Amino acid sequence: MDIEQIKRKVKKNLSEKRYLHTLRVTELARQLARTYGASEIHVQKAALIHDYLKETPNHELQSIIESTDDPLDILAYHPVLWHGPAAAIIAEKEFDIHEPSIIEAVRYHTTGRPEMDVVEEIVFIADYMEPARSFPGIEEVREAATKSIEQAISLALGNSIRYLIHQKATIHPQTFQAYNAYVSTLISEYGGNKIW
Ligand code: DGI
Ligand code: FE
Ligand code: FE
Repeated sequence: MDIEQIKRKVKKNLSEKRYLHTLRVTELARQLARTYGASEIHVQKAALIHDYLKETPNHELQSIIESTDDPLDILAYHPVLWHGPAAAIIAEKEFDIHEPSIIEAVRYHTTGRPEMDVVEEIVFIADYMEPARSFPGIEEVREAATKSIEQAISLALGNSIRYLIHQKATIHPQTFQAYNAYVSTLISEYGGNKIW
């Protein structure tokens, strides 16, 4: 499917509010692809599909995840984490997507993971800092993203983990692993990693 076809299909499956979020993420991802030399087509397709199943009932997401050989550990965590992996599973069939970068960007857009490729990184950070988002520390993330996407991601993951701890929520191990991997990029500029 081309970008316009994907857009039409996604629009049909989402509320206006969620669709407008998707369009803002897609536009920001396109800009970041220019900055960081990624495929504009790949990041736009991934951004358009990333929340395709965000409004789908949990039991349907569960069936999709159970229909594959993928690790099922995600089902042991909060259902808010299911829409990315489920959308990644259906992307090939429903959107005719075969590019691994696009599929993985959709799969990991909520938790992140260590060593994301540039398409995954762009979708992850564009979702976090699209223009309508506002939360503590976001301006620092936006500023960092103009210079180093790795540093922006490490700050974003740190903020998310802090927020989730404050909420007394469980945190998926992938989020911690991603944080550990990306925080090492802070050493020079922010004086991070002072302990280890
Ligand atoms: O789908 P979006 O709202 O655009 O963004 P998202 O897919 O990044 O989902 C964000 C939500 O997911 C937010 O409420 C925080 C939550 N979240 C992210 N990582 C974790 C998590 N919730 C739990 N319980 N554990 C996590 O590791
Ligand atoms: Fe999402
Ligand atoms: Fe999103």
